[in-house]
Amino acid sequence: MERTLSIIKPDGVRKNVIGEVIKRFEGAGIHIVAMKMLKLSKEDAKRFYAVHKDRPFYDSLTDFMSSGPIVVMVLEGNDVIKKNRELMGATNYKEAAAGTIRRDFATDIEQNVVHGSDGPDTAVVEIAFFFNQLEIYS
Ligand code: IDP
Repeated sequence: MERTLSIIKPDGVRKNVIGEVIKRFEGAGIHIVAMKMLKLSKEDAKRFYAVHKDRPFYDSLTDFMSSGPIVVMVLEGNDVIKKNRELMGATNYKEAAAGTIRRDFATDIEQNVVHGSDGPDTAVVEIAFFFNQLEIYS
């Protein structure tokens, strides 16, 4: 059993597709074991995306991620890190496979609806960024 962090980004909340995204997770046999809605400050967003601090889009990305409420979730299931990445689709929605969340709902390479941890070590760090042990219901 594996866990990963999923975020419905501010554009996903604005596009009113929270339920649609969750439906895809549940339809794939993934369990949501923690969930909340919150708004990141610019500083929070910069800490969360610190790995991208030298990329040209860092300032714009952290402005976007702090521009409105997000929904953060811990997903649990077999091979859930990879499964979630498959459901999300490629970073650039134009390259994302048909039927993926980004292909269906993203309109921009930056405003691409969802975030998902990219590996087991990242998942541990990202889950701890948002949730404590008492907030996760396995
Ligand atoms: P991922 O979200 O598919 O794992 P990453 O390369 O980790 O992709 O990038 C993190 C986020 O930064 C992306 O989801 C997207 O919002 C944004 N991003 C990535 N590449 C670009 C770019 O070239 N221009 C603008 N934003 C980008």
